[in-house]
Amino acid sequence: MSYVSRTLDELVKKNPHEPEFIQAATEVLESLAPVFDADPRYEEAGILERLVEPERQLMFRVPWMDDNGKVHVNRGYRVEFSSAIGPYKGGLRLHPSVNLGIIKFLGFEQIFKNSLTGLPIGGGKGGSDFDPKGKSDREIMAFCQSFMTELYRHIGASTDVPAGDIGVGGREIGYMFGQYKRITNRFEGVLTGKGITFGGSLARTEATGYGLLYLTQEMLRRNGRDIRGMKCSISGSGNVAIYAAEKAQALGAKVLTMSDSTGWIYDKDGIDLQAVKQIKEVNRQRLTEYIKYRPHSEYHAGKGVWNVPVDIALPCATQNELGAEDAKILIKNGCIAVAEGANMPSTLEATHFFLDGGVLFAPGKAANAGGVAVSALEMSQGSMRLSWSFEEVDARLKQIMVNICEQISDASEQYGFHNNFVIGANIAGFRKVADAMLSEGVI
Ligand code: NDP
Ligand code: 2IT
Repeated sequence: MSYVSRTLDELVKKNPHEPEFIQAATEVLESLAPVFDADPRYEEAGILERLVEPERQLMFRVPWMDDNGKVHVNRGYRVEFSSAIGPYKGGLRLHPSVNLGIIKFLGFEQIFKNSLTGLPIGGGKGGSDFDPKGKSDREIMAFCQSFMTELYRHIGASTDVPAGDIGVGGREIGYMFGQYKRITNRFEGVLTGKGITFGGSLARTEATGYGLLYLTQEMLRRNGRDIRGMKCSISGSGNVAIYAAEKAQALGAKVLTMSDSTGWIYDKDGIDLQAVKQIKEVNRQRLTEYIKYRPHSEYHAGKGVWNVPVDIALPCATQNELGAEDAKILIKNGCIAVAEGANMPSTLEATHFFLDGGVLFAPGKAANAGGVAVSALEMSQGSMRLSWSFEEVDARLKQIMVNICEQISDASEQYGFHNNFVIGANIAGFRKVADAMLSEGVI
């Protein structure tokens, strides 16, 4: 039995109730087989067994009181997965679906994503099963303060630096930062995605969505195509989706769809992003409101964005939102490129359909790395106690995404695969981490 198969078997035995973690690990490990065949040192040093076991997993109680004086208890998580190449770095997710397996899959992906950015950041992820929907500002603050009252003892500007993810944006990072500072009496870059008046970086809000489009544009360019004039479907209407749509439009593409967890909108003239920003960022409402701004548009309850014929599909909502049937329909309708703004939005089956169908497919760990890359730039600016202009951060982001595109393309070709960016991203992300682990000894 091969090294990869043995490690995967063991992983499934040890983590039977973590399907998302098993899915993420399967995709990465299967890609890495040619690397182990070519270099026995990785197996001799037990690199894989060590890589799939988080360095540290924290679970804790988060008690808070709602506006009616009722006490609630949520479960908090921080998985410090790998510090091989830098301090643990990765977001915090607040969503009722959060459990240890979800946080582990996200933390595992983060290791390779962070490596691909070329910046010195390790992999981690955290969050809670707290549901922010329908909560007042005061309830959100109470939760964030309670969450940080435990988390603060585990994190630090050179140890572990959390940021946003689903359900965590500028408001939540602000409350958490305030509580960290109050408890520790230290003003330091312990979180990224901070407001620009207290240590945040310009362009962090836009970074994941903009980065996704920079990578998509480069991937198309390298294959002789131009994004201008292309039709595009986007799922989600949160931070990643909104700024993906903004940059897609700026590059001359037409965005036809967006969605939230209850339904989706179709606007044949192109999504009105000002309306979506007003609904989602300002009013915190559902997408059902969109039709009031654009009466000719369509709202559909449930799922359906992948049925719309487009050239480019950008899943930007959540894991496993795009299945085999969706992939088949997209391919049948002539879709030529898929780039994942979300983490693991395509199922393993859907991914195989895209690769076999000749679709240019950029996996999340490469395509959405712009967010964490600008987080790392926020850390640099924080350490230097200065701030760069929007244009400077944006230019660095673009360069990082172009570099990622080159790395994943080169690694794919090096192992004899043409345009297989799944294999390319996994191998390129892995090599740097594994080589650091070889140098650092058995730890
Ligand atoms: P937000 O909370 O801002 O937005 C999430 C969006 O996805 C909302 O439209 C939400 O709808 C929808 N959504 C969430 N869960 C589900 C679900 N179970 N089913 C259907 N729709 C759902 O999060 P982000 O935009 O920050 O994150 C989106 C994705 O991008 C995630 O996979 C995240 O891990 C990934 N990502 C985020 C980065 C960042 O910098 N923020 C960086 C890299 C990746 P509703 O409002 O109805 O819940
Ligand atoms: O999935 C991700 O890369 C993020 N949610 C962003 C992490 C970060 O540290 O900025």
